[in-house]
Amino acid sequence: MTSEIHCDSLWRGADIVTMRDGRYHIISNGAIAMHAGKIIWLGEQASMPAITATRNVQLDGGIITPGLVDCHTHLVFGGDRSGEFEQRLNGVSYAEIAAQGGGIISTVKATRDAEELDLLGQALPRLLPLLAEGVTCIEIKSGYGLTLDSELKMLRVARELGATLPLEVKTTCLAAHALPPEYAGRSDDYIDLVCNTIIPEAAAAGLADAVDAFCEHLAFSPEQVERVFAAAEKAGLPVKLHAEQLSALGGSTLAARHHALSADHLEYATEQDAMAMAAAGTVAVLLPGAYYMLRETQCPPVELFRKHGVKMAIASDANPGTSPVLSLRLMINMACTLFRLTPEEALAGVTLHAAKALGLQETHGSLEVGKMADFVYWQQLEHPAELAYWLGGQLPCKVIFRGELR
Ligand code: DI6
Ligand code: FE
Repeated sequence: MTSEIHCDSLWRGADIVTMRDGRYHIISNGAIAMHAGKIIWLGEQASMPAITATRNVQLDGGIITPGLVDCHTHLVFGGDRSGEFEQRLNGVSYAEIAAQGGGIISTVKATRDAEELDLLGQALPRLLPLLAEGVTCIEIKSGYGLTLDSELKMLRVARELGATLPLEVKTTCLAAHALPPEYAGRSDDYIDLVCNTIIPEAAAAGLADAVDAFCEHLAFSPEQVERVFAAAEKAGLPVKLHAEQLSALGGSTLAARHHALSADHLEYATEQDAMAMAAAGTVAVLLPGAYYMLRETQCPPVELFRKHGVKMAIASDANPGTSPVLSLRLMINMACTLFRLTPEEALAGVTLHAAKALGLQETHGSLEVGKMADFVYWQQLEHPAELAYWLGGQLPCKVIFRGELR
């Protein structure tokens, strides 16, 4: 008697780059069986058990990778800042622009003024190119509203994007992103609002999956971040932190102390930060788009992260000021060329380690039995290094989200 497995769909005839443990772990001429949105079997076609499927897809070469995960974006915002881009190229620094009330604050004005539907309409065309190149899971932060109502509005728009598109959206409350102008000179009062009102309300409404803050001289101090983290913990939400982007304030060690999912940017992180992050399992999220746009010269300490075993993720940081990035694949290339990651590390950075930066490593980020059937079929590629190699363009691909062709 043979016991036959039945599943919704079975794809076979491509090499499967599983990214198990953050390594390629390629299955040659593989097959992948999916049922109810999850992977129920994968391996070499030659060793496939008896499996029947409602839908059979026979492939002719190419590679399959996990769906890409963009674990740090500010994709929902009003307006754009191409004018500031031009100013910066004329020699004005990011800090000077911020001090003149431009920078983040100009986006705050445009975001406050926009209706929810308008914000949705503006975010959509920024999201579509990411979807087209294989993103199946994305994190979206608030942080351009900086009032209770407008922060909740941003988070609702992010949730709405996840509800209407075949895509998983994780939301992060970044109310402690910048000091709103009406609180000038009273930053502790604003942190009171964040801790006592915005975080608890966002959590109670089920609108936030995590809490983030910007720890920097031009934003909030480590002491203020400590308060934000305490409020997050009280609300039962995990934390993340923008840390060591422009200066070394010890934010990443602080984040590790709070078992943060990730510390992000990290150009100025030290060996002690790397050790603290390794011990806490805090992911280092590297953002080459912002580094490139700001024409930074100090690279994040990739060698120290390797030495201490800190997992590295790569993200777009898609935002109107420092990283107007609409391609995660370009970030894979830039993580290699600018930060010297290997193509394998960079691919892990947009799959398994990005999933870990969102607390999703048990269910997302690699192709393994029991995990979500989120993957990308790159029909013209022979080796995953090509994902890091080609610059620009659109590599032909088919995206499968929850077992369904998108
Ligand atoms: N770091 C960044 O690079 C972005 N936010 C942050 O905390 C910049 C956001 C902006 O300039 O609009
Ligand atoms: Fe950011």
